[in-house]
Amino acid sequence: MAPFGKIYSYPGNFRVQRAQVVAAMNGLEVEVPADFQMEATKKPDFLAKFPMGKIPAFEGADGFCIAEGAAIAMYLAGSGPKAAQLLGGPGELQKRARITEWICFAETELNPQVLPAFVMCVLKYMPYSEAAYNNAANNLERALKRIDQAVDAGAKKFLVGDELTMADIMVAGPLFFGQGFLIDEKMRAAAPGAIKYLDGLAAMPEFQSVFGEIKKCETRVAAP
Ligand SMILES: N[C@@H](CCC(=O)N[C@@H](CS)C(=O)NCC(=O)O)C(=O)O
Repeated sequence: MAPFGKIYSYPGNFRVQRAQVVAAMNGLEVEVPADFQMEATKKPDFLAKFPMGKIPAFEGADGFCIAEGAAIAMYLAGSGPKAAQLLGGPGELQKRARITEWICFAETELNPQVLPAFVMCVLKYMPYSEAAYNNAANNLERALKRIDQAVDAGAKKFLVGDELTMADIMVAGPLFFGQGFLIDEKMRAAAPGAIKYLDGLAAMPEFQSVFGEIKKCETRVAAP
């Protein structure tokens, strides 16, 4: 298989793992260089390709460069034989719109709710704010209930139609990650259908090969 490109990131980044699930489904060889250092994001050669100086950042074997986790995953989704399954076919406007709705939901209703607790209480990069922590946790509970409803309390295996799409892959990333430190037993019990849906995804070979066993915390991470 000829290499399709590289994604620059630190290891274990759920934004990259989502892209790796998509790449594998489309038979694309995408390398994540193990020796990448975050300092590289501030160097002129990186900034020339990725002006925000952030990761994940994709560099194609053909020279095409693109940043933003969602854009990278969607580019990979459109670049192989599973494009219509993952994104909806060209004539399936409503399916495409529904998948886009869930991609936006993942990026705006899930990522920003999962990350504050991690940054403040696990990495301790940012000063702790009880208000910010509680606000994010409450919004995440609300978003989980929305997923619970969308999968008919666990009766449905996928968010859109009867097969795996980008909707599931984008939503699963932050929620697999968040279960390790924020989505605790209490939060899981309030949205059992959403958790059954996520457990079903986690058991699929497409996710297993990239995410492995999903860590689940009993109680959410405490203030530092
Ligand atoms: N909107 C971007 C956010 C990416 C992002 O915040 N990346 C962080 C690491 S998780 C980063 O590169 N931070 C370095 C910096 O802020 O300089 C995406 O979804 O890909």
